Amino acid sequence: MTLLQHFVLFVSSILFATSELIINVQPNVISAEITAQLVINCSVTNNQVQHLDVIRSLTLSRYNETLKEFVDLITLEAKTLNLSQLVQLHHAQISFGNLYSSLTLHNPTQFDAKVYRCKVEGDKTNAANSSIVAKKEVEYRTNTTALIEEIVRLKIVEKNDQCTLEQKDLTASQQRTKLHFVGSSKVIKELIESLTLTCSLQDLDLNSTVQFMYILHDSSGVIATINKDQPVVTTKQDSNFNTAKGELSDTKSKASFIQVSWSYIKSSESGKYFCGAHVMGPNEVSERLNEMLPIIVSNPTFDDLVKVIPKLLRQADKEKEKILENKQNIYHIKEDINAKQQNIISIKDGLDINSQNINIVKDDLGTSRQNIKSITDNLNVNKQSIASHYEELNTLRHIVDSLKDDLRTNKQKIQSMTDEVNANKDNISQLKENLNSNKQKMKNMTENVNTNIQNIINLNKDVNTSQQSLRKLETDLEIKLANFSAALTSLENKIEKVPPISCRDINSTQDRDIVRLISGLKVMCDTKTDGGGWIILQRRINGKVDFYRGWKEYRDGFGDYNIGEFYLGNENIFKLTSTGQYDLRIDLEYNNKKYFAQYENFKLLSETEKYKLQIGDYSGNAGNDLSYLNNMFFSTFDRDNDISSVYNCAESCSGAWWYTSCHQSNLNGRWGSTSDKGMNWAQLTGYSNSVTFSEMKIRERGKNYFH
Ligand SMILES: [Ca+2]
Repeated sequence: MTLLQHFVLFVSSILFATSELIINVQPNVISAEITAQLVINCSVTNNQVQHLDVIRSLTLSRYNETLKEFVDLITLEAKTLNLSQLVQLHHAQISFGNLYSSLTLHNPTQFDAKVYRCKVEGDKTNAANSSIVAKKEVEYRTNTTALIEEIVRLKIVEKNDQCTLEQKDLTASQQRTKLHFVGSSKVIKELIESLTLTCSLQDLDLNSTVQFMYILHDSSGVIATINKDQPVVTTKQDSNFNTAKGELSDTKSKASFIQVSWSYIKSSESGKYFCGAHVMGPNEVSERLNEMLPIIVSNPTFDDLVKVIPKLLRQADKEKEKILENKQNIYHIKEDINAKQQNIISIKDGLDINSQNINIVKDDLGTSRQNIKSITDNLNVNKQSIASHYEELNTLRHIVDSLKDDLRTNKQKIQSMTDEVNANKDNISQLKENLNSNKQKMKNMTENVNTNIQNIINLNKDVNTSQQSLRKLETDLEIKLANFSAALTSLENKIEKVPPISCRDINSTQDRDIVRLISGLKVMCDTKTDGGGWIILQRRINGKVDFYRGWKEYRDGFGDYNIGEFYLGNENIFKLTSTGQYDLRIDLEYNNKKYFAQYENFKLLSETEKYKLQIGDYSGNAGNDLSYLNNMFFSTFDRDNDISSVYNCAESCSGAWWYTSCHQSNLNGRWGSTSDKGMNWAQLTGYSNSVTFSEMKIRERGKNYFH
C-alpha cells in the first residue's frame, strides 16, 4: 500500500466507521432438542459508542418475566478487561475481549428463549454515568417448521478451504503495521462467491504477549474470537459458514492470526469488518490494535449465475446419491426391526410356558407346605419327649459325676498309701544295709582293739627304754650348756663396742644421753622428744655458760655437757647437715610452759659461705620467728655479716645469730635479760624478756624414730 492509500483508509475509517453497540443472537429461533447452541453476542464496534466519551463497562442481561426486569448475566470492565459472571449459567461458554462479550448456551431450552439486552455504561463530557442499550429477542418454537428450519441450518455444506490470502500484500504491509487485516477479495458476488477474512499480527516485541484477537462486522457484531490458550470461538451459525481458525503465538518468528471463511455471501454481509488485537507489552502495559476492512457484496451477472449451475447440479447429484444410500439404510433397519419383532414374539411364547410351569410349582409348594406343617407338629411332640429325656439324663449325669468324685478320692488315698508302703520298704532295706555295715565295722573295731592292746604293751616297753635314754641325754645337755655359756662370755669380752653413726642408733633409758659418734664427734642425744633420735646443737638451761663469744668459738663449739649448756659448733653442724636431709626442732620454756618450733630441710652452708642458714616449712606452737632468717649469714660481735649498715647486730643484741637488721629471735642472747639483748623469741617474749630453756636439735628426715 502506498502512503496515499494509507491516508485514504485512515480518513475513511474516521468518516464511515460507525461507532455503535450491537447485540446479535444466533439463531433467533430455538427449539428443544433441535438447537445445539444459542450464541448471544454483545459488542462495541470501532472501540467507541456515539454519545459516550469514556466506556466503563459492557453488561449482558436477560429478561425475567416474574421479576418484570432484566437480570444481569455477565459484566465486562472496559478498562481492566475483568469479567464478572453474575448468574451461574449451566453448560455455558463465555468469551470476551476488547469491548465485546459472547455467551454460548449449549442445548438451549424454552427458558433460554428470552429478550437479551446489551448495555454499555460510561461518561459523557457533560454528564457522568450514562448508558446505552440494545436488545434482541430469541423465539421458541415446537412445531415442525422450526425443525425444518434447523435441519436446513445444520445442513452440511461443501467445505471450500479458500485460503487465498493476498500474500504479497501481507508481506508488504508487515513492514509498516503490526496488525494486518485482509479479505480474499474486496468485492464479492452475492450467493456465488465465498469470503475469507484473515487478520494477522507479526513482528511482536520481545516480552510482549497477544492476549486475544477478534473479527467483527459493523452490523451483526462479533464473528470470531480467539483467547490465549483457548481455541477459536465463532458466533456464525449459518449453513454457509466454512471455517474459523487461528493461533496466538508468543514467538517473534511465528505470526498470530485469526481467520474466518464462509460461502454464499449475502448482500446484508456488505459493510465494514474490524479486526482487533490486545497485546500485553513489557511492564504490564497493554496496547489495543485495530484495523478496518470494507467489503462490498455485488449482484452477480447472468454469466456468473450460469457458471454456478453445473456446480450446483453436481452437488444435487451427490445429495441424491446420499438420499438413495439413506433409503437403503432405512430398508435394512426395517428388516432388522422385523427380525427383532419375531424374536420378541418367540420370547413371549417362552414366557407363557414358563408362567404355566410356575403355576405347577406353586401347587407343589402348597402340598409341600401341608407336609411341612404335619412334620412340624410331630417335631413338637418329639421335642417335648426329648426335653423330658434330657432332664432324666441330667439327673443321671449328676449321679455319675458324684460317683466319679468318690472314685477319684479313693484313687488318691490308695496312691498315697502305696507311696507310704514304698517309702517304708526303702527304709527297711536301708536299715538292713546299715545293720550289715555296722556288723562289719564292729568286727573291724574288735580287730583294731586287739591290735592296739598289743601295741600298747609294746609301747610300754619302749617308754621304759626311752626314759632311761632321756635321763642320760639331760645330763649331757647340762654339761654342754655350761661349756657354751663359758665360751659365750669369753666371746663377749672379745667383741669391741661399735660406736653409733647418729643419735638415731641410740636406745636409752635416759632422756639425754651423751655418746661419741662413729665420726668421733661427742654429742648429746635427745632420746625422748617426739620419738627421740635428735642431735642437740644448742642447749641453755641454767645460764652457767657465757654465750657472748666470737666467730672462732662459735665455729668450733663451746660449753660443757656436764654443766648442761653448750653450742655444738657451726663447722660440726655444716658437716652433719651436708650429708643428708635434716629437720630442725627448737624446744623452749617460758613462764613454766613448754613450746616448740619445727622446720623442714634445715642446713648450714660452709664457713666460706659464712654458715648461711637454710630452712623450710614451719610447724609448731611457739610461733614462726625463724623463717625470716632464711638465707642469712651467721654473725658474731667480731664478724658483722648482717644486712644492717647501721648496726653490728651481734654486738648490739649481745649474741651470735643469723641476724638481718637485727632480729625476732635471739636464742644465743644474754641469759635472763629483760631487753632486746636477751634470749628473745618475739612471739613468746617480745623484746623485753628471755626464755628460761632452749634446745636446738636436728634429726635425719624420713626415718622412723618411734622406739
Ligand atoms: Ca652490720
